[in-house]
Amino acid sequence: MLIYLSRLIALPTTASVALALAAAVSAQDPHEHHQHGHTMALDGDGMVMNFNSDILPKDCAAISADLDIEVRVGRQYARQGITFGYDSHEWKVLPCSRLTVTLINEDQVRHQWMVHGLPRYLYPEGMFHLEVNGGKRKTGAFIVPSDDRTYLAHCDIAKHMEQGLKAQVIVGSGSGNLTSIPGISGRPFPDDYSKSR
Ligand SMILES: [Cu+2]
Repeated sequence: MLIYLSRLIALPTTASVALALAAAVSAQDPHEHHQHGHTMALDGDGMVMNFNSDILPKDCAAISADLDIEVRVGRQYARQGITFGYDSHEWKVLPCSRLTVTLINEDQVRHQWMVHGLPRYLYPEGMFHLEVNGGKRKTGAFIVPSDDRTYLAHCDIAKHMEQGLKAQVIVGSGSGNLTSIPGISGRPFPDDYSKSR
């Protein structure tokens, strides 16, 4: 329902319809905005930005699959020597699939799951973004394009990516692993114990 309202507001409407919609939206909690080209829903638990569950990428004739992805984030998922982690750092999905992602924050600090490099005609700044306050969860959907590609998913809060919150979404056969994905592509500067021998 929220999603359809935001799509309607983006279209030209008569004054009366616009007023009715504005009243409907302002009566809602969470609030929904359409500004600066972003579609955003936020409330006390966090935020979903640039969600898209119904508009197909230009290169997709149909949604190929519906995938529900649950992502847990918190200190208990951190690898040794770093602070944070996701419970998984890689998701393999079909081209043109619709991903409904739920980010569950098991920490007390705020975290994000932000995907980059999506088509900009559909996702402002090429981004789909979930942000969740401590102990909360948020769900949002987006549709991936058809090409084989590896997308970065990370938490953009200062130092959180370096401290473990870097992951990848592989569409189709992907375009290779990103660097420094915990448990997948190692650290940029592995520990060197050779000099201590
Ligand atoms: Cu974070």
